[in-house]
Amino acid sequence: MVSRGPGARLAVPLLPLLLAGQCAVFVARSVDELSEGFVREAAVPPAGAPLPDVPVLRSANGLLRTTLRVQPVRLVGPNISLFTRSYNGVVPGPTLAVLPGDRLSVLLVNDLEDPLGAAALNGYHHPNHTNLHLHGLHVSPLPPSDSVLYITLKPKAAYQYEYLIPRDHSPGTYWAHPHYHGSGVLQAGAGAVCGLLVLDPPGFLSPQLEAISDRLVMLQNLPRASLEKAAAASRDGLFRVDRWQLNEDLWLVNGAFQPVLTVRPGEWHRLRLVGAGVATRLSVSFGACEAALLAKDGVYIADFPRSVEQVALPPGGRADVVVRCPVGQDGRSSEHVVASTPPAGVFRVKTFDGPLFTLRVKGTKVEGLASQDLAPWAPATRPSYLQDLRAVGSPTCSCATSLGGINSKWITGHLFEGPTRYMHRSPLDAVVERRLTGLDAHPYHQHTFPFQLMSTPAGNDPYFQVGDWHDTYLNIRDPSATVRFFTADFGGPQLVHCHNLAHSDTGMVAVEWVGGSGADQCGCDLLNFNSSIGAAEAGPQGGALLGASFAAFAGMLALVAVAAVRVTREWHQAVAASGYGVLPDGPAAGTAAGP
Ligand SMILES: *[C@@H]1O[C@H](CO)[C@@H](O)[C@H](O)[C@H]1NC(C)=O
Ligand SMILES: [Cu+2]
Repeated sequence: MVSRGPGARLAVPLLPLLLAGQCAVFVARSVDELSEGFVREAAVPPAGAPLPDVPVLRSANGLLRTTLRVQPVRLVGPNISLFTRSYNGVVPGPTLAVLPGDRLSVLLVNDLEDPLGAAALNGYHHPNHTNLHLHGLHVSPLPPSDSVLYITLKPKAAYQYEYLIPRDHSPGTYWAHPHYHGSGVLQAGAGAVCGLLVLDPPGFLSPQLEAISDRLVMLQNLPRASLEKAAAASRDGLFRVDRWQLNEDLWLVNGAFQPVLTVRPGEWHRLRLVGAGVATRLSVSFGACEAALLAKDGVYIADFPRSVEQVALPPGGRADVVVRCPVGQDGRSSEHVVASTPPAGVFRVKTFDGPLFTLRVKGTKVEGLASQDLAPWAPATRPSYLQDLRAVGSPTCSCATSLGGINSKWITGHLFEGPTRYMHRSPLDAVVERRLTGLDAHPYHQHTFPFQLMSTPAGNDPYFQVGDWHDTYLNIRDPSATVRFFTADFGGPQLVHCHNLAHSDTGMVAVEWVGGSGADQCGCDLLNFNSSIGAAEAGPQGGALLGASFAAFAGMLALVAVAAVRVTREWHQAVAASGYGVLPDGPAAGTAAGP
């Protein structure tokens, strides 16, 4: 280090020498920046700073092509300093925005390094393995799309993801995050997330909703103790807290600590809330502001504007809320704290207690549609995967799925047993029912297909109504729910899991199979037929199920192989073009079966 003290006493003739010395220091540092160990720094704005606008990458002419790099970052704020994982060195990562019918092309690059850390099936492990999940999107679960079971990027690997967003996809608020089984807490739970919007096509919303401006609000929770526990268990060499002058419950809002969103008097504002936490839920209230629910988990509700006092946001869940705040006594500015408040009573899941951000009302009054009382609106049509299933007399398949039990991380009595061990199976284009229990303790998340509530849950919370759709569901006041979904468009393995990332990393994951047609493709609790797999004595029902499952699975593996070969070639080109030199081991660059 060049010290300032002696430099100040140097005589003028020596100045050039000193400057040369400083130049040498800068050169050395910039070489260091290019080397492997360099970690970008991202500033966490202090309390009271404006709510950051997360940069948006928007599709053009039907295509969004972009790169996400899983990178170390050093988060530095007035009261914290820590090393963690991110997308592109920023927390949260850039927002991806597409329209229904678009193609989304994401080159995912894993910039993390060896060593691999601990190995385990249902413990924290491989903190530098990664992949990508588009949370809530109805897209193919097969490579090169939303396959979290068959795409794994080791350190220095890259993978070209291709997603075709269905033309009738529900516009709404989604998000994307890594989904490698075992590194969820240290990646998605510690910074590496990004917003994902399916934008409303022109003319889709009512003129009033079109006139209302909207903001993405990413609510990220970095629970220090859980992160340090996951880091120790996986022998992680990256996550490290240098300074932590806060309680355990750090919540970042678009990467800032208790920021301020300024709105104008009289104006309605659409907040797209994303619960990107690890395990803690939120009961979000909006002070003296009026709040109307518009959508949950990327699906517009049928009875907008539904007045809600609190938004029950589980980790993984989203809520689009339209708010209007009163002006102050002086007729001008006022402030309203958006906070999470635990409800009175004893519940099985922790709810954050504290402020999240502030709505500041300031400026000139807004007139016109964006300030008038809200007019009811619902989408004119719904896609096939979101047709109302309440009137269907009896579903094609119905299975019970329990969350928890003697082992609190069981799903129907099992921990995750690997990608080819199926819990239930169902045919394509069928109405499938699940009788869920344990929902007061575990946020239940389904990939590929959102599900519909068949009755209004106990607890009188207007946030939950019969007919509502969710992809992540937690209700502290009612442990059970009967839900239905329609297996439209996409067969293959379907993941269901607890979205408490600490639970899913340690085994609370199950795979279902969707394929074939007709009621004889239904099957429940297949994990209990362990001993009969492939055995001749398997009962006619079990044998047929498993035979069909293996046939379909072989078909899918062929697809995987084709995708891997094709992607490998593209990958080599992309990597060569980016000057990226280190090849991952194994022939299927970026792909590897299983966790
Ligand atoms: C993961 O990558 C980071 C740097 O990117 C490195 O510091 C760490 O040692 C690697 N391995 C583990 C197990 O954390
Ligand atoms: Cu759980």
